[in-house]
Amino acid sequence: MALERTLSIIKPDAVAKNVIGEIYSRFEKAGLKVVASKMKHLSRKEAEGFYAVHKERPFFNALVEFMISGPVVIQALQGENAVLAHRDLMGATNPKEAAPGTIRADFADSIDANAVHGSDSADNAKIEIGYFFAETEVFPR
Ligand code: IDP
Repeated sequence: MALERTLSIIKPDAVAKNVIGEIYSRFEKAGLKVVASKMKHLSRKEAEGFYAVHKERPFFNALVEFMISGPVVIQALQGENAVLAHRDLMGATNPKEAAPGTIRADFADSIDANAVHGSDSADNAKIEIGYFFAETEVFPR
């Protein structure tokens, strides 16, 4: 078991559905601690930079438009195997394939508007946390 951090984003659709607290509660019940948190309306440049790895994909423009369609809530989560633990809570990228009881099964409408983002590896988590948070904004405990 490794103590890890992961970067999590509650996307505009889930913020609009007023389920921020419900999602935070799932993190806490799973043993993940919120060690950094902010609400933000991303600029186009920030969203494009964050998803730069997908810039050649056909869904890139739609993804960026969606991510800037409203405010998001961004958090760093810390816990044992946090990357995988958080991805288990999120469920599959396509909510139609997400296991019952996962965040995407419960709150996402489509693969485009799929409620949450989570880092896919500990290395990417470090990069993604650094993208949104200064070291002084992260509070390990
Ligand atoms: P993840 O968010 O489950 O890690 P990724 O493959 O990293 O999934 O894709 C990033 C985001 O891009 C997804 O959460 C989803 O919103 C969007 N996306 C991925 N694949 C598709 C697709 O085939 N069509 C439309 N949007 C997609």
